[in-house]
Amino acid sequence: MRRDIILNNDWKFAKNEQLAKVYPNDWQTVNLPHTWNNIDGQDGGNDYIRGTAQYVKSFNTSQFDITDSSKDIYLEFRGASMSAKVFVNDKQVENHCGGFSTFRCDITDYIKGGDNKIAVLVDNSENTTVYPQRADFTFYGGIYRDVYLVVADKNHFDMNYYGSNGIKITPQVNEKNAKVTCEAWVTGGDAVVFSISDGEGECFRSKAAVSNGYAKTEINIDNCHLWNGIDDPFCYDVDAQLEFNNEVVDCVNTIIGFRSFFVDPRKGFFLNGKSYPLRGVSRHQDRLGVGNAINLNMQKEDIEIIKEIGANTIRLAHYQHSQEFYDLCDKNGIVVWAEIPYITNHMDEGYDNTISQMTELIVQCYHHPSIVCWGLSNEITVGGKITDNLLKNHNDLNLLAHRLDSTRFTTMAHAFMLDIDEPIVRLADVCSYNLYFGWYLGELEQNESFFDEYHSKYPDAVIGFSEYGADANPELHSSRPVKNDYTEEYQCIYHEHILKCINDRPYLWATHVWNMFDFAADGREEGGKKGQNQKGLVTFDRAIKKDAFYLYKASWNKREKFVHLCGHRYIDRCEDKTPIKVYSNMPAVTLFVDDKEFETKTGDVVFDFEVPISGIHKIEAKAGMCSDVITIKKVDSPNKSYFLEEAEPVINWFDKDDIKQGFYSIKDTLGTLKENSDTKAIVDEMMNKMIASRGDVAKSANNNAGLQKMLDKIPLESLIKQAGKAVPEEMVKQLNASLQQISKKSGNS
Ligand code: GCB
Repeated sequence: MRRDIILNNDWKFAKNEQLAKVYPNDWQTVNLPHTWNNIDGQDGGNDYIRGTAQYVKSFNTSQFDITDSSKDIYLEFRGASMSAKVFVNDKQVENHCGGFSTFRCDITDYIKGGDNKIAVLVDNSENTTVYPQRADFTFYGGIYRDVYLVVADKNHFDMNYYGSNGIKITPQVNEKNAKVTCEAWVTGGDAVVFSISDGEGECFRSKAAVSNGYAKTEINIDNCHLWNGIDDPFCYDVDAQLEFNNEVVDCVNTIIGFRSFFVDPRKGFFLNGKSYPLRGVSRHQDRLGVGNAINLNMQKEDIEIIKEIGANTIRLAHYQHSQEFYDLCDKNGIVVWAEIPYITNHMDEGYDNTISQMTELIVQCYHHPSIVCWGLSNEITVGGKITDNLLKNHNDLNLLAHRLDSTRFTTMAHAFMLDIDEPIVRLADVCSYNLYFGWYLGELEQNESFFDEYHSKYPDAVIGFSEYGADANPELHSSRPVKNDYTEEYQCIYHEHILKCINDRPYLWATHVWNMFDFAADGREEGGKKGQNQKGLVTFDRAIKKDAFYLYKASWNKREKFVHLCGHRYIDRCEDKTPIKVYSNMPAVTLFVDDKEFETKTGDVVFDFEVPISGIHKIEAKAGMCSDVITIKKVDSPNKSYFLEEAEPVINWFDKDDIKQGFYSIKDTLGTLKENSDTKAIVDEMMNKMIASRGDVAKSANNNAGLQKMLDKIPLESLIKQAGKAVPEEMVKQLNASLQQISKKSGNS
């Protein structure tokens, strides 16, 4: 029988750039999981090292009792980022490209009795062949998941096919009846016995003869217990035993689930024949100080937080996550979007890598009932034009996914500036857009108009919302939050708006908040932090659930009644009457100020109050048996630690009343202003000045037809605010004055 020997301890480690300075016995001793970028990849600045490093493990065969030469020996890596060359006793046995999947190497012929040395050269340096190369997250280097030595009988399940376990179990579910096709690929052996058990005493078995290294059988299970999302994530255990001369020589197992699903372009996602709107979050795997070298307890903590918010789906972005995490999703009934890191920038030389990463993702994750789709790429048109190579790459990935798995659909996450009429938008079975209107660009309402336009133009095409979010640093606060101020309060306003947008559009097949957790993007330096993307609803260390977390919890979590007072960290306030926000999944909330009943409000999820303040106050919100308390304080001048030094003052050049009706103004959209030749001339002149001062970014925006179409829908005022100091206040006033001279009735002069 097979033995899996964990090989995580006592590796010698050195970065290659240090090797010349370090004698072999000076090498650092590390235990796996390990990454060398857990600090420099998370702190901004220029110290983040993408390069090569070596890991060396010495052992004696007697340590593991593997002196028996009748065995086959494999090394199994569950994740080495981003490429790894493996040497056994100085002979290269593997060159694996792709940092997120399992791979094995057959080392039977390289290992000898007595002392052995495994050396792994791990590489996360820049190149043009292995994805990801350009993206908004840190590409940690290291052997950051477990390593095993697998000692198997000469007769065993295949271990050489893209890290799979050699079996393929395909359930087809018709109402409550399942037909399960069981296949195995083997070396040696003469029969495979498949058993499917429900863990409650019922077990279904079938034996298949091996012919040419392949065995196949079918098991029918009537009236099966369905895997039914978060309400009832019931899984079955599958055991496959390889026999030789009636003796069991190898065994592998997996869990499976019986469910059916489909997506309707008008009604969204259906699970087991019933409407099941997918509403949830995305997750990056890394953590503060730890990087991607996370352990199982951390993964369990993540899933508990995701369960607490009440999400029923996770987009596991932007790469293959660990098998343990998909298992946790299976067992907790969370529907998963799985994807490969084909992201931002298509590389002509990266074709083979996309094919191998997709193959590994599908064969390694095939059995997870949680997974419903394979993501081909993310915002892949951002880096350049839609070339023939890019299209071929996507068509081939799409075909590959369907060939390897006929039970799931494919998807893509598009960038907002990809024109909805481009054919690539509908290349995968279902599509999704990442939109950040109301954060990076444009106004919140554009999210609604974008989807409404798409849905009315393409009513038979499925559309989803694969990313949306706003950064928030929990130290920053404001009673008058505005876009890009990084306050917790703006994050709340943003998400309240989007939640409503989503709730009003049941046709969106899935929606995923970007992101459940803050994560490292070493190139970033903004919002009062270096090296982090702060769009998480929870901080990078998982210690703080930001206020917006509770908005979703109130909307999605039906099991745990609660009330949450926003502003636990927002104490000092200048205004005489301060806004107090409460999130709750109960129908009525009563606010108490200094233990005196202040006001009761009925409503749904969001309860807004305004409270006069004069000193230090205890504010308490009560709903049913639940309560929450904050302390706030009236102060004379703003607490400077609540806003960014470099923050732009809140810009409000004109009130509505200052604008002469019936005449053009900066409140009109760029598109409207371009329709009249006089206003177009004025706007063009301003745009040219902006391009001159903003350089490449503005130029590329100007050359991008999709982006132009998008910009045309944005009020000029909002675009100017986006440009920041590039357009001085005097210029804005002049511009508006010129536009206000031109009557909307004047026609196209
Ligand atoms: C995106 C990307 C994601 C980024 C996110 C952001 O569209 O897909 O990787 O992290 O935007 O926060 O800018």
